[in-house]
Amino acid sequence: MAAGAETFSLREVLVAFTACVSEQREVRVDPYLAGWKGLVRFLNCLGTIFSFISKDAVTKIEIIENYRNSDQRENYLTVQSMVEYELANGLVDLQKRSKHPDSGCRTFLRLHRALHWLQMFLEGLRTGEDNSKTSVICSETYNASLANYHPWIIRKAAGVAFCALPTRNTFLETMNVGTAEEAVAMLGDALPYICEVYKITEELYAQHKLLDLP
Ligand code: 1PZ
Repeated sequence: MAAGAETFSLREVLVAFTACVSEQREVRVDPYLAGWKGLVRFLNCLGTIFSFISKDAVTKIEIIENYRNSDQRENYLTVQSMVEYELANGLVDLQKRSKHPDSGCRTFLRLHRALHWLQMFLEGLRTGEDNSKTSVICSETYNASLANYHPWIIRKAAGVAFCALPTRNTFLETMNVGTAEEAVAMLGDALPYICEVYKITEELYAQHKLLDLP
């Protein structure tokens, strides 16, 4: 286990997603990134075999954080304001990556797709049998979601990494939420919030025809 892992609980991470949706049903960027940062820390606790995944997630988190620290920070307060600002100012490559290879819109879309996987994976863990294999839940949900956007080489590397995942009960205990039963209860509480964040973003991207950004 990495240093500091003993004080780390996945509860706080998933709670970050409960703070994402504003009263106007907008998705706040800061708690979204805080949630992802916590997930990356958790992933790092699972072993170095996952570092190629966490590195990519960190790169994407940092791209959006840089927008939040720039003089345009107010435009990146919510996903809605980001989409509106970048589209109105021609800051998104719509057909091919060229002038704006790292737009907030395309970068956020990658995290958004990964959130879909996360939602399915956590639901699979929550409802799985005691002795089920995390690696199977992980690869089934990955193949049904994120894998569709990844080239063969990444799918292959991901498949190898998944084999290193512990059994469901050990995985639930690694979350540091308490017993496996308590972790399952926490997932039941947190998942509706993650689903809501996913759904609002999906609708927004669909409405602006941004779901296939290069
Ligand atoms: C608990 C086990 C963790 C399994 C994680 C399952 C996700 C596998 C994702 C493999 C991604 C590998 C690295 C790089 C991929 C990038 O090519 C893509 C597309 O970005 P582009 O090339 O277009 O810039 N990146 C992504 O799809 C974002 C992936 C983020 C994954 C974060 C997972 C965090 C897991 C937390 C676990 C609790």
